[in-house]
Amino acid sequence: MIFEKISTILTADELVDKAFSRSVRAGRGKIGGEYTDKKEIEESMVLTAGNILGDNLRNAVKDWPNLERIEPFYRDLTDILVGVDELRKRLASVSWASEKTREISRKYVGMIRKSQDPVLLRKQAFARMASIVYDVDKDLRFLNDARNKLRQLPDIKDEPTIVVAGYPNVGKSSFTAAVTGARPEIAQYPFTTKGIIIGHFTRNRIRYQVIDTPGLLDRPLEKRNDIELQAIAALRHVGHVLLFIIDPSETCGFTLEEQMKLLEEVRDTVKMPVLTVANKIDVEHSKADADMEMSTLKGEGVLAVRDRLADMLEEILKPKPPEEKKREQEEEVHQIPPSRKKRKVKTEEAGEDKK
Ligand SMILES: Nc1nc2c(ncn2[C@@H]2O[C@H](COP(=O)(O)OP(=O)(O)OP(=O)(O)O)[C@@H](O)[C@H]2O)c(=O)[nH]1
Ligand SMILES: [Mg+2]
Repeated sequence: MIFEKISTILTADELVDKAFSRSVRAGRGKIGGEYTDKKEIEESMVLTAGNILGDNLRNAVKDWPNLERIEPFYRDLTDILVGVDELRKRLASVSWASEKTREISRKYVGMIRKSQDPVLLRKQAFARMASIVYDVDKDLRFLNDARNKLRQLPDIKDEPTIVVAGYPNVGKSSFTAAVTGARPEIAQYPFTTKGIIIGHFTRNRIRYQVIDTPGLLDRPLEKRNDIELQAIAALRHVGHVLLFIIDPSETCGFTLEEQMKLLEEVRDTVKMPVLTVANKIDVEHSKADADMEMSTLKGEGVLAVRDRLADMLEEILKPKPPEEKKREQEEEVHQIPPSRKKRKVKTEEAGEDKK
């Protein structure tokens, strides 16, 4: 994962402690040498402190991926979780501090050589370098927090991928848990899932990736919370088919009408085909206009849904003959704006035992 390589970022206190204790050690190493004079000791102390600070500050910046080049999905998530512009500013501050501490150390080494009072100059150099590091303490803390958040993002692989979406509390995580090895938290309140969760299943030796997303409410983008926005990022940038789960029993706490409105918006947002499935059919429910039905609680219809999704993926990802590919590309060029035709999926009775 792109954020995994970033090591812990030290605070200003920790950095200053580290640099100055190393510099004392370096100074001690010089004492007693045949030709050492006082200046040499002070010079080596300043040089060591400058190197340690400069290197550590530079490392806090250089492990980050290039924010201009990361995939749109991770870029959106970075923006939602920490803010891309803010992150860029903080990285620039720390980068500046790295240059500055080195510059101070080089300048003072030169001055010590010509000076009568090398100890005083060394103390001045330390004070100036420390002050630069304390100036960027808030940036270092920001970067470390950002690193801790972003490291937890799941690693999305280039595999046949199903995205699961719908209103909060409809059973998205229950479905993901039922068909994959993932164990997302399942609970009877909305927004139990607060980030993207990944699970996998294998059928006919093909591995499928299932992305469980946080619940979405039917409301304009600018009103959505950060939890919902992560689901939107997944809908926009990843996946080959979308499983939209509806709860016609309305025990999720939201009406069927609200859920169907969201479905229409989602259909307009995503480029992938959508399979709509009514869940919780073990509970009394009204009739829903969905492609399939299931109860993740009782395990009814779940495998049939899984197999239908895998069939859809097989069909979508099947290599196409070159003539067909060419025709599709030509059609796309003539379709401006892209057609928003409702993609209805034909339902068929798939056997439960089909693997
Ligand atoms: N009766 C019944 N309850 C179900 C069924 N599927 C899920 N539930 C219950 O519905 C509640 C929500 O399930 P989750 O799987 O957490 O729903 P979710 O869509 O992931 O919810 P968020 O993460 O909050 O968006 C839990 O209390 C589940 O036990 C079902 O088929 N029948
Ligand atoms: Mg969930």
